[in-house]
Amino acid sequence: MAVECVDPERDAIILVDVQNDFCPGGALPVPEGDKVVVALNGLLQRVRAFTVASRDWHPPNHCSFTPQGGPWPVHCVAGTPGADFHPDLTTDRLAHVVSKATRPDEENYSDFEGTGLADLLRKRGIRRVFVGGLATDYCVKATALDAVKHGFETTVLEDAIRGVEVQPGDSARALEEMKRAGIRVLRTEDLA
Ligand code: VGL
Ligand code: ZN
Repeated sequence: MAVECVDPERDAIILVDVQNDFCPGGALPVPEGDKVVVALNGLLQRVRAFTVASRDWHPPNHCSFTPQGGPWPVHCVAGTPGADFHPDLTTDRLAHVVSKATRPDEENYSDFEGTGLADLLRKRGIRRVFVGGLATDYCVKATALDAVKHGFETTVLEDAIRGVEVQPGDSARALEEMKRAGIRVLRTEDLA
């Protein structure tokens, strides 16, 4: 049952960090991270929207890496295979790619922080955003919360996201936080 009609003139789909290092076998694997690819590809095939993909795009000495005292293993180093989009992700109709956390001293989980994404979407007349990708409890959450702050009507696609789950329950808590912020939760099959 389609509950929502996607309008390419005003709706954007944001694919957050669907990169090899966040998928099983990668440097910072999200459990079932690759499952988002099937859900997102199905959506992209069915609906036309202004589609943006982000990528975590770190320098080799990024402050979030354990050798620098950060919390994460070395991941998504710019230009390496781990930083590539998942090979099966449909990327042929992307309108824009956002690279983030590109400087050694700057961590950034949100696609909107320091990327110009809000202005770009506004210039295109976008008023609503639909968010999927990785990881629910970090970049998806930060991106969706920022989208609300920038005034976009924001929906997160629950079958097209997966979490790192550093602590069990982190993804569920992230979803609750997003709902409290006014973010709607739908499934990709709800969109037509
Ligand atoms: C992310 C941890 C570190 C993410 C990025 O894309 O959610 N998580 N860097
Ligand atoms: Zn990162």
